[in-house]
Amino acid sequence: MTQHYTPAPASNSPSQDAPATKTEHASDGKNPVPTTVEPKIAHGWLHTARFLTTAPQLEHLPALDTPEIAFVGRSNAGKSTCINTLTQQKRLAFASKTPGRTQSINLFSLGKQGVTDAVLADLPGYGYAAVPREAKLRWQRVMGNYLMTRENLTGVVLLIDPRLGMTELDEILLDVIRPRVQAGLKFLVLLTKSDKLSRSEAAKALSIARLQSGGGEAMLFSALKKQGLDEVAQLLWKWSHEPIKKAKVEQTDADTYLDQEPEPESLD
Ligand SMILES: Nc1nc2c(ncn2[C@@H]2O[C@H](COP(=O)(O)OP(=O)(O)OP(=O)(O)O)[C@@H](O)[C@H]2O)c(=O)[nH]1
Ligand SMILES: [Mg+2]
Repeated sequence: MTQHYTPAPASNSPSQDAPATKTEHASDGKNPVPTTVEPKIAHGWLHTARFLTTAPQLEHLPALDTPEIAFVGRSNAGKSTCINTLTQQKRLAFASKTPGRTQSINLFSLGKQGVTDAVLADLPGYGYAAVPREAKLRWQRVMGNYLMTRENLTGVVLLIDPRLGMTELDEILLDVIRPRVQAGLKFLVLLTKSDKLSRSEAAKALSIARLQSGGGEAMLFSALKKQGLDEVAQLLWKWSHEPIKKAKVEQTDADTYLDQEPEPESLD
């Protein structure tokens, strides 16, 4: 018997506790759609994460029907650490001080009792100068094609180190996904390592990121201080439990995608 996270409608829940979720009804009056969920439910769901597969090339990625949320951003931005923190697992994704640690698309399944109801994708970072040019361009193409053509892609979390701000490569990535965001792809700019910022720096970085997110959301996040954990967990839950809209995506060649090589500045 599978377990899903769609709660019973409030009228069927005589529990004295506050309902863990709020629901709204689809236009046909059937199928309640959860709109918010208590952080503990979102965290419990994320904690079910387990390794699904690793793919060095797009054609190695299994075709899936479940919502998929990709973590993207420059090398060392904190993508793998963010996934480990959100899932409360120390070594699910490989995190490292050495930029370029993640070299394939790694998928992690979410869902209780072994039933996958969403997938997280940890992508290799871009912008790391020490990677040989050929390898860099290959990865940039793989990622561009992934973002443009992955049919079950439901949301993109763009991680940015606010001490570096949005770089040229981040902006190119935004251009790549813009048509899909306009077509309904969810998008979050996550300002990582916020523990390294003063309160006023954090507020300033957040307001800039909100302007840059172009229709998406922006949040502060610290794996170290656990800042933003509840908000991100709730948002990912929401993205994954809304009815899936399968956008018709075109097979596009991403040869020009991220075809630039600015020098990164690692601050760690
Ligand atoms: N202070 C602080 N350091 C962090 C935080 N998140 C990540 N780091 C550090 O940043 C470095 C890079 O983290 P990763 O998670 O490996 O970064 P990544 O984006 O996956 O990097 P690639 O796989 O190279 O693309 C590691 O040394 C982490 O410990 C944070 O919230 N606060
Ligand atoms: Mg990584």
